[in-house]
Amino acid sequence: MFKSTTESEITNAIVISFLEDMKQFAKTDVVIVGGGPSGLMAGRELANNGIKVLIIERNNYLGGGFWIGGYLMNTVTIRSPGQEILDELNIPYNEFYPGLYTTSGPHACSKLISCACDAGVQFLTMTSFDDILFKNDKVSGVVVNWTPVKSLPRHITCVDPIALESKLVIDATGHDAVVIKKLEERGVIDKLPGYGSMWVEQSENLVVEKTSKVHPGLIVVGMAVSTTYGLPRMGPTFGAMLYSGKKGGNIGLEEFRDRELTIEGKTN
Ligand code: 48F
Repeated sequence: MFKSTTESEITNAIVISFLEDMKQFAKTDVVIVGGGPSGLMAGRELANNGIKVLIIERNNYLGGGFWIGGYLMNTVTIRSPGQEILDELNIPYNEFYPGLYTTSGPHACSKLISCACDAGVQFLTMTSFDDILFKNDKVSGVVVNWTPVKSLPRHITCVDPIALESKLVIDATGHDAVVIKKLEERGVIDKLPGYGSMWVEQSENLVVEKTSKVHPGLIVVGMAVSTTYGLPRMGPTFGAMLYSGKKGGNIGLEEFRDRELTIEGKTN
């Protein structure tokens, strides 16, 4: 028999626990916008090193494009040396051609999400990035709203967003690069070139190479790198997403070391 309870106790458990989490989210070390493969990898890397990380994701589910390999087929491909990260995450795979590996999208994606959770990454789902906090020429957080707010009828107006402060923001929003576009809109950076046509061979190396800090307080990872630097789009292969996320996480860690940023820490 299940323990006896009332409906109100269940409601209290949801509301009070969520609000306690929300209080923690108001000020974090790193906010990552986008819970796809690059964002999850970056978050895992940072959280494994004691950094307080929040991933905001507009969908009700995490994983971005990592569930599907391409064309609605859920076999995912990874090129060498990406299998080393699959080993690290304990994801099984097959070698289809020498150096070209296949894995199950559901298995790979759920394991990556689980590894990010185990590392201590926190999540706000159904939450859409709306704007940046920008102070003293530095990105210092994000402005967010519930995702459904955008779908409200026009006569329901003024559902103001809220702000979440952080020492670093990572744009992991894929091709849309929505965080970096806010800097472009305000003339802080030059017009973004957007991503080029598909060329796997070039794209994977370049995306990892160009994963970087684009402005004080802002790092770009994953396919947002392609949009930011005008790189070829990648096509349905994922090794570079995992490596780019890992590299972005490490650039974040260096920021905490070099600038001696105080780490809020996961338990604050
Ligand atoms: O698109 P996505 O998987 O980006 P990624 O990590 O990986 C790209 C690959 O999936 C694939 C590819 C390479 O093989 O070309 O496309 O670079 O994940 C981006 C996540 O960001 C979320 C979106 O729902 C997805 O889960 N996202 C996008 N815009 C917003 C957002 C927003 N405004 N607010 C919150 N989340």
